[in-house]
Amino acid sequence: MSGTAHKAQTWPEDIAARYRREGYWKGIPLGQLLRDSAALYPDQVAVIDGDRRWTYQQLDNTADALAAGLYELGIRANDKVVVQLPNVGELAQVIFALFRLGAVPVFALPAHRACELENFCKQTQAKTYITIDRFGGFDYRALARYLKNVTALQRVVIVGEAEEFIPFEEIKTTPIPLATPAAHQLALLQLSGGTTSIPKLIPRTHDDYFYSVRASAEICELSNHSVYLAVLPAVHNFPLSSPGVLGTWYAGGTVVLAANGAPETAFALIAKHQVTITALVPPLALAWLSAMRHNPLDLSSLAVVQVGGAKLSAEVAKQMLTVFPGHLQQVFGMAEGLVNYTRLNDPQEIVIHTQGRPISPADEIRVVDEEDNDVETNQLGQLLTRGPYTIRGYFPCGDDNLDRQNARNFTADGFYRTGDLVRLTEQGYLIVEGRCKDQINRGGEKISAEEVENHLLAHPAVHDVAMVGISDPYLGERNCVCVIPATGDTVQLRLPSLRAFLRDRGLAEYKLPDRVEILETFPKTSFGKVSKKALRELIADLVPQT
Ligand code: OOB
Repeated sequence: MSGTAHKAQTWPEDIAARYRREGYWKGIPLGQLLRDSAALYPDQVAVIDGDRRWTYQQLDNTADALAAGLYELGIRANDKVVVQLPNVGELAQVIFALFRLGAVPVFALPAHRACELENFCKQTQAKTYITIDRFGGFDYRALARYLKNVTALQRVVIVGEAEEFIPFEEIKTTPIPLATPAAHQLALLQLSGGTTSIPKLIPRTHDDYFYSVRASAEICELSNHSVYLAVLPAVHNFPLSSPGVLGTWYAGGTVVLAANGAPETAFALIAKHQVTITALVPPLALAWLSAMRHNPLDLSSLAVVQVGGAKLSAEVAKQMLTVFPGHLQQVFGMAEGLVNYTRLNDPQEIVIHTQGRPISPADEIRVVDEEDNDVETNQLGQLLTRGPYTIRGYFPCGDDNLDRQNARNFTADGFYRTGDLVRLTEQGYLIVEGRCKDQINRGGEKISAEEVENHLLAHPAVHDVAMVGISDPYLGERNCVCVIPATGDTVQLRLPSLRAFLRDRGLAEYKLPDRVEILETFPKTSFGKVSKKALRELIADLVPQT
């Protein structure tokens, strides 16, 4: 990685001043969120993970003790720390300890593997990796060993059996006074779904993230009586901040952590802990719907079921309204910022047919054609947005292409090009109709086509490759790779071999192709580029090969 210094693109000073003046940015760092709730509700349970639970007072004290221990290990303000933890109680401690230190968590998903982690470490020059011993049949210590060899990592902290690494349990020490980070500074790095070969990192500040959490908690009517069930990986922007675990801790409620969203696990937790709100992606919503048919448990505590991350079909939304207690809420958001919610008192028609409206009166929305001209209300166009919690540029990480990527992803006047095709209704609600970005949304998990294509181009039997989404009744979309073979021998190009090839290169499982098509040529646009649209249409008519 070159050491080229890039300046972060951020909000212009006059606009930042306006967001402060109008009360969106309150100048409070995220570490304070827990401090305030601990002062108000010290004995209320903040986190439940299986048989373990922490009150607000305990979580607050533990976060201070952990922050002191991490400081002793050498972690300082603005240091990047790659955090890869599933939904375990230690995650809550790590989040607040890092916020209080002013160190910057880089939130990797548990599903990420060597390829993704190596990129995060290299892009951020992280010296610390905090992870778990094993989860979901995978040994993260083996991954840590690999990363220590190929990146600048100096220390690895392990929750569980640490082997040669630093045991998480032994770090905590007597709290020390720490300088409070300034709220305009970087608080965390989120991951972009990405359209490029190396996923970009999303810089979120204390001020902007805190605002989105606070406003989301208000929209979802969270209180100290709320019980939030986290079934999606809690580090993803949706369950982290929309309003998610942070919103629940802001409101003084209880977070129940689940390892996954399987109905048998989740339903039992809902009944046991009287869960009031949870967040699902559409495939989970479908799984929950069908499990409801034979469900003997009382789920009547559920006041809000959120669905987001990918398009929820109107048909499924209707069924959910009849089958689930409480409100259905559609959530259309992005780690870059903008989040839209249907409101709890919205008429059913809106909840069924739209993906909600923006959080904030200060969110600016434009729907434009290919020349960036605004289209009429209700007309299809590309969604552009800017506002008090939407980034103005990606994280500068010494990548020479970043300026070019920022120029492509943001307009000159700072609007983020979401890559989503939407309609804006007269009442200001958005309906997501599709995408103009080269990405596949596999049940809420985003896959950059270019990233997978680049790996496959390294395969000796591949001459050219193009990855597209094909429609799927359960996941919404699945990945199909179309290959032009390098030779007549296509045995190595069968699905299991290609998947094994990508897995060996350290790519996360959800990015691996679901289908392969061998083609002689690719359809081209008039500019001579591969036409993914024509390719999608072409393979829709083919009987799948294996
Ligand atoms: C959420 O965040 P990301 O960063 O994983 O993905 C953002 C993209 C959006 O640009 C859009 O393409 C798609 O995911 N998306 C939806 C959607 N919600 C997200 N497409 C259709 N309908 C929806 N309801 O996915 C995310 C972040 C915060 C809250 C909720 C979701």
